[in-house]
Amino acid sequence: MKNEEILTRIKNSIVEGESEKTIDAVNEALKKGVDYKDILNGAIIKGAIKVGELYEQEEYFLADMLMAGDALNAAMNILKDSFIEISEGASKGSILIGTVEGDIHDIGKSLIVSLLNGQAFDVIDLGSDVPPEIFVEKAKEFKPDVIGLSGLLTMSISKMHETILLLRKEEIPSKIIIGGGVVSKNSCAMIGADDCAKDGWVGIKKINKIISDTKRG
Ligand code: B12
Repeated sequence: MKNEEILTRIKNSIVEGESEKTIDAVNEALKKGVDYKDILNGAIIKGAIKVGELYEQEEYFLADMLMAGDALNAAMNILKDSFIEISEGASKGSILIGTVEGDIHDIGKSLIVSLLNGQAFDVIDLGSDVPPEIFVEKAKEFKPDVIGLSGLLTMSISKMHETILLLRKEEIPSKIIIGGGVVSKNSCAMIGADDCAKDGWVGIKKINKIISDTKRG
């Protein structure tokens, strides 16, 4: 079976919310030596986008999205091991990350956590639906180099803003990067974040750059 075919199978099984089939197809792809980045970008993300479209077109309902979410999670859990394997060396820096209050989407954020762990960063994952006060409390405790705010809902932008305002008010010096489907350069500038990334790989590159710039002084 060609790579394209197995990637299509992964994507379709996610769209259909078939976790078992997704697990089988992802394992098969890895066994065949398909690169995990291709599995992620060429199948998993495409599947998530398709599910979102079907939901918008009212062909899918919340229950369908939940099943697809489970299949997405199942796929990510297998891939996470591939990210961890590339981990090596001393810690490059620390990141505190979470999905903002009112938003329970955490699949993309968990992906970022795995990628960062795989690149030898220290990551403190606060989970999802995290109130601004908790970001502040944990930032005081861990003094991270970077704080990452994730959000997929339109309303998450204003919650990110609230979180950033509180972090600044409390004089938390960490750089702040926002990420997730709803962010844009405009929203980033508007709410006072230091940087933003819609795409996970771009986000990781930006975090690397922020930290190396900070360490250089
Ligand atoms: C799966 C899913 C769910 C699952 C979530 C399960 C979970 N544990 O996360 C469930 C079913 C629970 C769910 C619920 C809801 N959902 Co939903 N969901 C999705 C769906 C289909 C896929 C999201 C996903 O996991 N994508 C895959 C991951 C890998 O991608 P990602 O999250 O975007 O992350 C990438 C980047 O954004 C980036 N990234 C993410 N975080 C961060 C952080 C940093 C710091 C950085 C640098 C980068 C970064 O890296 C990742 C890799 O590139 C999207 C559709 C879509 N196109 O996104 C809708 C979607 C996000 N959901 C939507 C809606 C409306 C809802 C509900 C309100 C529905 C309802 N009526 O109840 C609820 C919200 C509940 C809540 N309070 O949060 C809308 C949001 C519309 C909007 N703009 O506000 C979407 C866009 C669907 C749509 N097209 O209408 N959902």
